[in-house]
Amino acid sequence: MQAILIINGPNLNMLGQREPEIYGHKTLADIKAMCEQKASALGYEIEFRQSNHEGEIVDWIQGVAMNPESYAGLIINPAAYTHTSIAIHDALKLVELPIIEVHLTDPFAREDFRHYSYVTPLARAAIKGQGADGYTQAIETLCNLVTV
Ligand code: CA2
Repeated sequence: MQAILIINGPNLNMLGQREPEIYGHKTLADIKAMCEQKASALGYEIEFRQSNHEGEIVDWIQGVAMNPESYAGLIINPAAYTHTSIAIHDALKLVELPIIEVHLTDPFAREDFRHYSYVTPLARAAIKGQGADGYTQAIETLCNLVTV
């Protein structure tokens, strides 16, 4: 069975514990459980990861790039690195599988410094502002892309 790698960037480990008015009440463990249920219904496994470290995220992305036979694709919420990381952009360029970008909030509706994404040019779709449901929508979007 192929896997979908879901990568979460810095501070997302704090979900449900701080700023629920912005990011909602669900924890990252709740979102992982939602993703496992959705992926399993569609016939995929998930690997669900979070890191506060840019280089670790780059290593994980390279792992997908180097083992494309093991993965259906990559879903990423790079959090603040969305708006800053050329290293993550360059790593994503190595991935030949579909990439879906997901954000809990809509960065375009927030501060100016969140308006540019280094990931969007490399993503087949970007799902924003749907809260935790955006992750399950990202899995559906990815599965639709790989089964057409
Ligand atoms: O809306 C999103 O998913 C973001 O990727 C979240 C990032 C933000 O920098 C992006 O602009 C949009 C921030 C994640 C911080 O997560 C927290 C969770 C709970 C409490 C505090 C921060």
